[in-house]
Amino acid sequence: MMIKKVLIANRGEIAVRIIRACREMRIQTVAVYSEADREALHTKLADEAVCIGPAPSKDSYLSMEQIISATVVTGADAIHPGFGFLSENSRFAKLCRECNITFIGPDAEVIARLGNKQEARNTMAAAGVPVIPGSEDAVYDAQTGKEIARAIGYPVIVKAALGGGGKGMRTAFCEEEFEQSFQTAQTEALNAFGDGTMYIEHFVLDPRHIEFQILADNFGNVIHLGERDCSIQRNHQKMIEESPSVALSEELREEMGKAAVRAAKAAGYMNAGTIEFLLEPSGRYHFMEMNTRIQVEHPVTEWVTGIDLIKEQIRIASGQKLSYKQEDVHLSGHAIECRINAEDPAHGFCPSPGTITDMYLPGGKGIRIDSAIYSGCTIPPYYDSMVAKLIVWARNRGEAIRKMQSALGEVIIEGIKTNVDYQYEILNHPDYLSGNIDIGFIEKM
Ligand code: MV4
Repeated sequence: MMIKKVLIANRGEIAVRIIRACREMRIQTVAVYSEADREALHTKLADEAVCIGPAPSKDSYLSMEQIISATVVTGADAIHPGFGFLSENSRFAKLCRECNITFIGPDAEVIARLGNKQEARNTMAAAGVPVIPGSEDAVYDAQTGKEIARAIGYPVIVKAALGGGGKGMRTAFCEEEFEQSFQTAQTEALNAFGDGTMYIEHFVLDPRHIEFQILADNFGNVIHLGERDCSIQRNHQKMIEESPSVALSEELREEMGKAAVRAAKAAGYMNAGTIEFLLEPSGRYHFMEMNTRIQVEHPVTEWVTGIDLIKEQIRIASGQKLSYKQEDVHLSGHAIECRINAEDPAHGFCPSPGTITDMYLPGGKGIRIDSAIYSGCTIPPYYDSMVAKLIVWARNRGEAIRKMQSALGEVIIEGIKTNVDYQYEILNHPDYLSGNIDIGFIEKM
C-alpha cells in the first residue's frame, strides 16, 4: 500500500505544511485550488495543481466531485484533507474508499461515530473515561430536557449532538432560563446541521481546555504525545496554544494520557486524533469531544516530542506500524504557538483581506513559521482569516514567552490588518505570564 502521490484537499499554510512533508518523503504532490487561489503558495509549491472551481468554498474546497475527479485525473493514490473543509466529513472519507483512494485519516464509520458528540460521550463513559455529568440519551424536546437538567443540577449547558466548536450550544443557570436556552440551541442546530438532536451537561465553571494528541496505527497500537493547553480562545477560535500545560503535574499527565489512549481504543481509532478535555480548577478532568483530523496547533506537539505528525499520518495511512512506542515519547522543553490572523482587533476582529504589500517574518533558533503568505500575495475574503502560525520553542515556559514576544516584535505585515499587536498584549498579561488562565481569559482581559 505504498503512497506515491498525495492530493492535498486544502489551501493555505496546512496545504504547504503537507506538501513539505510529502516532498521530504519523496511523495509526489497535487494541489487543488479555487479561482481565488491561482497565485496561492500551495498552488505554486506542489508538483501539480488542478483548478477545482470558483472562489466560494462550496464550489471548490468543499466539492467532493471536483476533488475526487482531480485525484483520478492526476493519478494520486491518497488524499490528505488537512483541517476544516472535508476533513471530518464521513461521506467524503467513504467516497474516497469507494473510489479506491486512501483517505489519510480514520475510517468513515469512526468519523461518523465521533462526529455525533452525544454518542461519543456514551462510548467514552462505557470505556471508563470520565465524562461531564449529563444526559445519557439524546434529548429532543425542552420538557424532557428540563427534567434531566433538574437531575443534573444547574448550571447546565445544552449542546447539539452534531455540534462542536460552539455552534448549537446554550447555557442555562436556572430552571427559568432553561426553555429559552434549549429552543435557541435547538433552532441553531437545525439551521446549521439540519438536525435537532440535543444533549445536556452540567456547565463546568472556569475550566481549562486541555487536549491530548494521539497516534493510532492499523494494528491496534495507540500512543499519546502529551497535551496542549488551548485555553486562550476568543469566540471559540483558539489564539494561543502551548505544550506542555502548566496545569498538569507529571502524575495527572500520565493519568489523562492513559484516559486519552483508552478513549481512542474505545472508538476503534486510526491515524492522528485529538481528545479534548475540560480540566477543572480542582484537577478533575472530563472528556469533551474527539477531533478526527490533524489540528492547527499540531506544531507545538511536534516540537516538544520531536515527532513529525504529518509524516506519521502518511505512514499510518500506508499501512505501516507506529514508529514510536509510548516509552519512546518524552516531552522536552516548552513550545508556544500564536495564530496570526488577517483581522482588525480595533473593529471587533472583523476580517481584513487584501494584498500584503510588504512583509518580514522572524527567524532564528527556536522559531518556526508555518504560513502561506509572501510579499505581494493576496488574502482572499472567502476563507478562514488565519494566515500564519508563529511557533517558538525554548527550554522552559518563561524563555519561550520571551522568545515569542521578541519574535512578534519583529513581524512586519503591511497592507492588511493583523492581530499581532493583540497577541503581544496577551503575552505581556500578568495572568498569562503566571499561567493563571482558563477559557474565560480573553473575556476577562
Ligand atoms: C462546555 C463548557 C463547560 N461545561 N461544556 C465550547 C466549544 C465546545 N467544544 C464545547 N465548549 C464548552 N463546553 C461543559 N459541560 C465550556 C465550553 C466552552 C469552551 C470550551 C473550551 C474552550 C473555550 C470555551 C469557551 C466557551 C465555552
